[in-house]
Amino acid sequence: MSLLPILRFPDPRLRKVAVAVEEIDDNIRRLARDMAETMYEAPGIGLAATQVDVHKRVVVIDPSEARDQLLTLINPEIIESDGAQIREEGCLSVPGVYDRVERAERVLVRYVDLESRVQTIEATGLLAVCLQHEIDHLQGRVFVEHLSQLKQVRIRNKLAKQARITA
Ligand code: K2U
Ligand code: ZN
Repeated sequence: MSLLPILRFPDPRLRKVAVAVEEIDDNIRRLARDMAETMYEAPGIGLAATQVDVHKRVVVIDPSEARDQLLTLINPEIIESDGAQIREEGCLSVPGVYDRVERAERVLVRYVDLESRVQTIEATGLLAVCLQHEIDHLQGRVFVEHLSQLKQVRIRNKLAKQARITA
């Protein structure tokens, strides 16, 4: 297994739209395994393939306290959403930035599992937020894009300053 480097905002590769997985083969299984290892090590509760510069529709999620409920979603799509919730979000691609984002309270997501079975999952609360956050990544969207333009400029300036300091 391997740890994968995570792209940092505002890297333009984070804006690429991921393509559907046609066949769940050993390459996809290895990618999912490496993504899970990378997510647990970060640590995070989700990771999209876009964030590791692989532009395929693959997401891993584990919001459990015990970190033992890994969910791998291939070609996930939101087929129902309703309600509203506002939660503070972070992102492994935008380190040190946290802000409140409004999202649907409930989502119904259809996806394919690693055994090529079509599945659906209904989620509310944090899991619903995580699913929406990760599926956003597959569409080339980072959570800061839900914030005001002023906040986005301040975030870009903050991250650019950090990059100069650490260069
Ligand atoms: O996509 C990512 O960068 C992973 C996020 C997913 C996430 C963001 C906001 C809300 C839920 C999930 C990371 O896991 S950010 C770290 C984190 C950890 C616990 C709770 C919230 C955020
Ligand atoms: Zn993220």
